[in-house]
Amino acid sequence: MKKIISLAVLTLALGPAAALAQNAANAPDLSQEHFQALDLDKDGSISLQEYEQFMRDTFSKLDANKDGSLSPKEAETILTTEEFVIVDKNKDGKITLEELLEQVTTDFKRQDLNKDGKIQR
Ligand SMILES: [Ca+2]
Ligand SMILES: [Ca+2]
Ligand SMILES: [Ca+2]
Repeated sequence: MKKIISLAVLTLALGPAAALAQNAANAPDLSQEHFQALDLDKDGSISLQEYEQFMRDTFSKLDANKDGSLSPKEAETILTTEEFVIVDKNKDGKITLEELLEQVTTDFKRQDLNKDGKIQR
């Protein structure tokens, strides 16, 4: 349950090299690259809104058949089978945008150490 799926999602945008580096370092923190990808308005911090926006974009990119949910196959590039089960809260074998955003919000709050609604570098 400690896994932060956002890092897996980010590998989509940043490519497999970033993913490998991330795994090698085994660091839960956002790298500078990740940070810049998420900080859409470039104000030096990541708001929950920016975080969610990124995940919405990712979701629509992954939803190949546009049925509004991700099958295990559609999500396989960002989630392991284990992670898929965790995010699929109602266990219907599909991940909806709502389920993804719920997970994203949880991840965000865990990273927002001073609880000001933003993640600073
Ligand atoms: Ca920002
Ligand atoms: Ca789909
Ligand atoms: Ca579901």
